[in-house]
Amino acid sequence: MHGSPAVARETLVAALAAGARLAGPGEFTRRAFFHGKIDLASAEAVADLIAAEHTAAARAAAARLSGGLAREVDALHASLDEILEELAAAIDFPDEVETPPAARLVERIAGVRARIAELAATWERGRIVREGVAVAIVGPANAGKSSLLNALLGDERALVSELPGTTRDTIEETLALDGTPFRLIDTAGIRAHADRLEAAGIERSERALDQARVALVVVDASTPISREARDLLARTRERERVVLFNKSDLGRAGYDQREAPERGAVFGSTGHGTTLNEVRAALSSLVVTGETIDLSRPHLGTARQADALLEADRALAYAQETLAIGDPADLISGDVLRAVRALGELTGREADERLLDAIFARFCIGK
Ligand SMILES: Nc1nc2c(ncn2[C@@H]2O[C@H](COP(=O)(O)OP(=O)(O)OP(=O)(O)O)[C@@H](O)[C@H]2O)c(=O)[nH]1
Ligand SMILES: [Mg+2]
Repeated sequence: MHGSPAVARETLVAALAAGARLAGPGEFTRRAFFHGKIDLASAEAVADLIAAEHTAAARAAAARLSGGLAREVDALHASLDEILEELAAAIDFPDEVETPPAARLVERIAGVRARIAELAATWERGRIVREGVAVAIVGPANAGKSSLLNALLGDERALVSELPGTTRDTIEETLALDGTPFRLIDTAGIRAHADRLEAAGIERSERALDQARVALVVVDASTPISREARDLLARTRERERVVLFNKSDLGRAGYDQREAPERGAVFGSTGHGTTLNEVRAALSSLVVTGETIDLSRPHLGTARQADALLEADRALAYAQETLAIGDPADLISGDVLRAVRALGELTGREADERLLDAIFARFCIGK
């Protein structure tokens, strides 16, 4: 890196001002392309960058960025700007400024990519905060699934009755446990000999079970384990799950029959506060703290932000490949610009058009 990027930029822009006046911005790119100095992807990247519509969208996007994230992305932006300026200076003043060695460029780009990867990881972890952890409450008919949902919510949300087959359609409610939202999905009880409507409900239960991250299996502890309960317990063993042997107030025949994998199951009643606490604790222990995100740290908030970062990362990966196969270092300018532009969509920072013109003017005039 040379002394002061700001000075280099000024010098560069001043030195090229005369040349830049000869043609409009897109002109240089086009010429450079026709002269075979840059590839089509680079030419397109610059053309896109110069397109004016982009800036309004970028500014609007910037307004939605949290301060911490904006600073983080700005830092990445600045690193890439420095790389561009070094490349431009080397092209302009080949006698005074050496072309940055490929190894150093690769290393610096890798540094930027590592920070992008860290930010991208916050998007994955943030999914839990944004979308909640889906929990399918499943079990044989009449086991007490809807009673459990109501008790956890502290609300008579779902119909409860002594008749099996009460719940026909899935019901979903959100419950926050230790700051993590859980989406509790009450489902139709599973049993053979269901009527048509109930069978349709059971199909939905199966789908909810397939799609949910966590299975909350409720079975009747008071009577011998039914075939439905046995099947469901066996099917959910490899998954993240919480098992409640319910209706402990009525007996424990079923609980005593449980197999080894169900040894850690909760044994209790939907009417008991201690049982509810055990179920809550079991649910929240499934979501280890490392998986959730610290909202006070910079993190990505929207899919669009994640896309923009990915786009920047792809461009930089391409630049690294170019360097890896030993092509001239200045060929990566287009890719680095594409990355700068993608980051610009996050922060609303505009690329310095004069600098861009200068760089691309050099591709056709300076060399
Ligand atoms: N004694 C006792 N009864 C319970 C307990 N939990 C639920 N029940 C009763 O069991 C019956 C069935 O409860 P529901 O919550 O409707 O059961 P469900 O699993 O949702 O049943 P379906 O929707 O038909 O699959 C109701 O009469 C509840 O009052 C419990 O811990 N002890
Ligand atoms: Mg029910």
